[in-house]
Amino acid sequence: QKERVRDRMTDEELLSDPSSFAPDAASIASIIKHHAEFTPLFSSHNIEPSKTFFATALSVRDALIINWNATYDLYEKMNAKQAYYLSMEFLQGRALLNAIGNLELTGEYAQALKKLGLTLETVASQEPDAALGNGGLGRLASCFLDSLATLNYPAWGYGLRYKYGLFKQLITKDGQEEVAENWLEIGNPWEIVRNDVSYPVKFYGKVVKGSDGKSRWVGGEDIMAVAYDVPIPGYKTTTTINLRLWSTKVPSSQFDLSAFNAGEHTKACEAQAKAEKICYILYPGDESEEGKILRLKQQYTLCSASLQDIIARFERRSGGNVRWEDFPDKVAIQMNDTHPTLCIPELMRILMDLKDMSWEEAWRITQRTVAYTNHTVLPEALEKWSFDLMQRLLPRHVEIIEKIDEQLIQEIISEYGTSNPEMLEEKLVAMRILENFDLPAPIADLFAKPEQSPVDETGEKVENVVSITEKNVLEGECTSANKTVKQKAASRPAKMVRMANLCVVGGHAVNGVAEIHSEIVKKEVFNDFFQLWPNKFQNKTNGVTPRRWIYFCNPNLSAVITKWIGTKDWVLKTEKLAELRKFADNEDLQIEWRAAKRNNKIKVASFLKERTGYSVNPDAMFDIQVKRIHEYKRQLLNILGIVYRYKKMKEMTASERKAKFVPRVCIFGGKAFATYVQAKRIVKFITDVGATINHDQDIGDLLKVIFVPDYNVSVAELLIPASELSQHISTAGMEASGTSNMKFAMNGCVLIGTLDGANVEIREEVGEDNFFLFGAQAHKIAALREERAAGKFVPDKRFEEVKKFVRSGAFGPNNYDELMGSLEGNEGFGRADYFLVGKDFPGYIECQEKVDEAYRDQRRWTKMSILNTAGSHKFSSDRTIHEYAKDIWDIEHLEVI
Ligand code: B1N
Repeated sequence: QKERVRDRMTDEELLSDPSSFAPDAASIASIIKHHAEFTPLFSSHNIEPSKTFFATALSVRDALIINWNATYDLYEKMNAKQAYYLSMEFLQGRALLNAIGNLELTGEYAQALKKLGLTLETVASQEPDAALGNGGLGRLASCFLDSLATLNYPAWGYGLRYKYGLFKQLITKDGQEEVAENWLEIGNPWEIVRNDVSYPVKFYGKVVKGSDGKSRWVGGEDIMAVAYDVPIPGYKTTTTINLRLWSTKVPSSQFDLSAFNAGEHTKACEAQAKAEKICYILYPGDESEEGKILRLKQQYTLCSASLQDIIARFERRSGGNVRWEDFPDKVAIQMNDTHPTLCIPELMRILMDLKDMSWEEAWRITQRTVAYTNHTVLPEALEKWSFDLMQRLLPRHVEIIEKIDEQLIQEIISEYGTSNPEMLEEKLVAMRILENFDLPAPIADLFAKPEQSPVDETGEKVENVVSITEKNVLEGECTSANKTVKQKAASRPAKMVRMANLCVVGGHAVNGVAEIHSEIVKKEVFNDFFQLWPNKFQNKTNGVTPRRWIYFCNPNLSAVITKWIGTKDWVLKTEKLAELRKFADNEDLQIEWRAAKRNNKIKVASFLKERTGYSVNPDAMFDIQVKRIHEYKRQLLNILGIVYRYKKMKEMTASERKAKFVPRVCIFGGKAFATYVQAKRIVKFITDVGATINHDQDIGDLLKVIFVPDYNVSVAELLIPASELSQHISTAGMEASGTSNMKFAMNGCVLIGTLDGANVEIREEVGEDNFFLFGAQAHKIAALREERAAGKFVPDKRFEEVKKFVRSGAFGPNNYDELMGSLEGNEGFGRADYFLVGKDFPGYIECQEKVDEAYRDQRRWTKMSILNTAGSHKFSSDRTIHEYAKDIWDIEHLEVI
């Protein structure tokens, strides 16, 4: 036994240092067997795939932990500035192939598993996806971690460890159904529970003023946040950074032993259940008050635990000499959208109430530390919280937010003066953090018409209205200590806290995620702030990691790329992909390129058969739209285009349709948020259309429509390499960036899309001829909506024809009245085609005809495909991360040697 342990130790040490030694397959196999034997539940006699996956992952984890420790030790020693990426979502997907790929041990692991009688592919496919996210925002966070580690930037991610992910999507005859996704069921071999790292997090309670005049937050409900660390390896480097996920539990002191012994078991466990439910699921339904409270508790838990951890590390690394003014030189905090906004008041609270700093000092430090990324301009997605709810849950934070709001008011007044009260009022209403609030009395008085005496609308005299001059506003007399103008509360909209405004005010940088989006952020959404602080605003076009999104997920194409470029350096230096341009017409490359694509399509065909029962022809064009289901992403435009195509096919003879149409497999995937009724109708409609078309004998292989259930990172890794056409067809101005568009282009897929998000830059890079463009442009959308609403829009007759066909019952007894109605703006169906499906429909179907024509010429198509890969190099998240590091975080590389 001793002998075996010693042997194992030696192997592990060797395994831990990929740069100096690559362990052979035999030693890896023995480590895997060791883990299979010594891990609870597993026996070395029972090498079946799921158990082997666990043992294999543990063997990799050993190496990662050693690298993690080396990285951490270096950070401690150098005390360099570190970036922290705070996000409610990390959409990590599977880790095994990524980790062994980054360690450059894929071949050795494949051989080792072969010795154990299994293939690496089978073992890797056992891993459940870590689906702690719902879409692009979460996957971006995960790509960023990969790039940070690969580029040796000192950085960590912070998030929450949800027990269940978003949900598992089932597709039934009724459309989408959601069930809990129990991703931790067999345990998670990648995480390390850190019972030594935990922090208290408080809710409710009250604020008391001490004799020193300082505020203290006391009482309330206390829970504990416990760290779970997930090592994130970089590619071809020892650097292994950390994703620290918080899980919530009740402090042991709160277990009610006497209640339990008295038989009141439920009561005794109440506090525990309350604490644990915070980390049950991502985005719990928030229509109820309970749901809202839970979401706010989640956000605060992330912010509070992460900040306590960051501050403890800062203090420790400072030795005995803590200089708080250095904090922003050691710490950069990036807020991934507004979900972690509470970082701002929480950092202020800690610095003032616990570290005895003045407001001014704390504010300077906070502002220099935090920065905000905006990911959406949809007004309904800009987070607002009920002031009353927030005040109950986080009373001290609300005091701080009120003061930040007052400070902002003063800054606005000092910028614009009081000579034009109307303009000033407009600015204040648009920019304030607190919405639907009275202005502090001295300011409100500025707007009082001279003939009006200070009375409210009931005629009642308003008390304590002080006369005001610009001077006393600027001198800070407009605090909430002064009485505000009295108004009737009942008739007024609810008081809200605008989280995005707080982010813009409290941070030193605000960035959008694609050029067009950042322009909309500056010119529209936050234009007032942009006018005040133009230098705060930046663009950081998103990117995706070329490791996961070409090199590992598409080994067939990667081998071709490496052969033609002559090196695999492109995995790190993506600009080398541009060298493919000069071979785009080369017949030999074209043959290899098509063969790689075809292999990938064959794999997808068997996956589709297994998941959906439908057989598809791998020689048909694979046309894919995979993303969250949302009206602005216009899956409805895609499926109506398919319906049009189908209808035309049915009107032709067999030989006519064969001559006119290229065979296509149209693939959809994506989850609709559980309470988003219209999105769920769209899912149901797509599956119904598929059920009709796929069984139509006249159509056969000419057209198939498949909805892949439970789209996730692993499914994306399979579909994207097999894609030939992908759809990014949002209403212009509404998709902030998109990131799957980048992944598709990298994998030699041609895009059809609108001038929206990163499509604009992708088209610039790959060339106009290699992108199928259609649709109204962003700056025209408002006028088109007005035209639509005024009833002046004349729909194309082909659009009318399609809707009529759908309503005729072509896809079953359902006439899809709500869906079709939403496109017409009939009474009861809300905004008249707000997403302009009708307007863009003719352009879309005409563009699709051009796609068919191009595809028929396979040489031309392959050239377009090659030029997409060649032109995609800008969209590596390595480029994005370098930009964040330089322009926002001011951090430097730090490499373990
Ligand atoms: O973030 C991605 C972008 O590429 C996408 O265009 C954008 O839609 C996506 C509230 C969001 N924006 N906003 C969200 C997610 C969850 C939530 O509760 C908003 N996701 C995006 C990466 O930049």
